[in-house]
Amino acid sequence: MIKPGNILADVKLVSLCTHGDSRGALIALESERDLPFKIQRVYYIYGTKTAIARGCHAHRSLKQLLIAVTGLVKIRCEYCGRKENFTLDRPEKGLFLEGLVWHEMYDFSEDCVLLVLASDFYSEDDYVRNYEDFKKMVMV
Ligand code: T46
Repeated sequence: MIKPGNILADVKLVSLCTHGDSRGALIALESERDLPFKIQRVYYIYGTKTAIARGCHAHRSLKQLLIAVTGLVKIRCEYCGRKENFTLDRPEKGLFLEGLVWHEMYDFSEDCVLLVLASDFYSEDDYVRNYEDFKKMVMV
């Protein structure tokens, strides 16, 4: 069921705190402390073909933090009438997505592992996979 005018959305590039010493680096992310949500699910995307775009949907209420733990990926976002492109190319860089953000991941490097921490269990009902439906939903 599409609710017109439902435009709750937020997108932020965040710097993750790194514990580095002569041995290398470590990043720790604690649920509800380092992230503004309780982590209910973790998944990762890897082995994506360079010419392929993934995502191409929005979420109704999910909050997610995306981190390219190795390699590089670009992410095109559309939300609240804005369009922005981001590059995740370092493990200490994260992209926080909340709510109705149309997002497409593209230009994956061969070695890219995109780690995602999510605020809820997997539910197909939370996806808006049709772009025209998304446009109707964000229209005020
Ligand atoms: C997102 C971007 C960043 C599951 O069974 N459980 C899961 O937790 C997920 C995420 C997916 N799946 C199944 C559903 C599909 O049959 O795995 C298959 C591939 O999922 P999808 O085509 O949605 O993958 P992407 O890369 O297009 O999008 C994913 C997430 O689904 C999505 O929430 O925001 O990464």
